Amino acid sequence: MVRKIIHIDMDAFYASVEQRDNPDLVGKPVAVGSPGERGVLTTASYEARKYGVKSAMPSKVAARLCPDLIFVRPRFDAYKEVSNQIRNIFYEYTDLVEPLSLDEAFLDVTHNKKEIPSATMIAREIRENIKSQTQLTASAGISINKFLAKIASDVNKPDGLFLIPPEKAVEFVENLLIEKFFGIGRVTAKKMHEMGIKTGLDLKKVSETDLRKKFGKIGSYYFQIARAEDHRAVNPHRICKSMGAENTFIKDLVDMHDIKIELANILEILYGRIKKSNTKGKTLTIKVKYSDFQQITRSKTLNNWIEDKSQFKSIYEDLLNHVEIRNGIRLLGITLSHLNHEEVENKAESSGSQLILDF
Ligand code: TTP
Ligand code: MG
Repeated sequence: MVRKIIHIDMDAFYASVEQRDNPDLVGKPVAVGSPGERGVLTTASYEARKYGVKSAMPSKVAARLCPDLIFVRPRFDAYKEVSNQIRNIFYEYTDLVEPLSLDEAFLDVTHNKKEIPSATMIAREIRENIKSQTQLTASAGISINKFLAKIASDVNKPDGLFLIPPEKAVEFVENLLIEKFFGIGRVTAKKMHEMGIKTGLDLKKVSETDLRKKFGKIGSYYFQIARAEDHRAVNPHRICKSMGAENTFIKDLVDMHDIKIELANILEILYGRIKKSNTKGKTLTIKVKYSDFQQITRSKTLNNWIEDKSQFKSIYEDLLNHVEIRNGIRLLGITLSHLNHEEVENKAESSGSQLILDF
């Protein structure tokens, strides 16, 4: 069955919200993150990206690349609010919305509430509505499956739209560089380069058996995407068994005071996600990875839902009593599990097929 899938992704999301809310930042290189010794950027404005500044970069490196860089602390509440606004726009068109993060989502508009025959038209309307309701820009990708739509939204970023129509899909993937494939990470891309695979066309020449031999089960996924195929449905009820957040530090943590500060930051991020998705859980786990990469976890399970922030805090502080600091900690994480979500089958797969489509 042929689907019409749209992928929407906000442009320089956190940084754009900051520029919108503070006119002094407009047109300037802005990084969202703390400027401190251990700080890491969440993202950077397009003005800053010209200097090579980007997401996940240590703040120190960013400041060196772009001396005029303005650091702004993240305001997750503001981002969550925009995230809700854009989601409500999506729901005007379809209930088949699968958010991947605060700023991006897949939409299946094959059958849409407004009965608009063209997916491109819908993407255009969504971008306009986002702009008028939030004063922010989003980019859109439109195609026949999630894999292609995700890649398409990046093609004309920022503030752009790109369509990969069904008849162009195979050719588009053949010419696509392996490192641009959605679902192929940096490590796998490197392995593929070593095997002489540079483009989709190269990947297509490798048999499924060989791909599975080399990469395991996921080899079959690579085999399919090389042929522009991706049968995964847009899943509005992603089943998640746990929800977590973690952070790796540039400098290992050696004292309890710093550990508590970092755990509070991680909780802030996790708590936002939990509230937004109406998640509750009964088990809280902290993960500690030491500088020698050894990892431990400590968990506590309650008989009732762990709900407010102070409860989270008192549980992880209690768990910390069972953690040795040793020679330094490079990563901390908090996970909530035993969640209230029930498994929901995605029925989208079974809807009837329709072969002639307007894109
Ligand atoms: P992205 O959509 O990956 O990036 P972006 O919106 O900033 O930029 P663009 O899409 O135009 O390339 O991520 C969305 C937000 O998620 C981003 O604004 C900040 C946050 N984020 C992190 O906190 N850490 C990260 O490593 C990344 C990649 C994003
Ligand atoms: Mg984005």
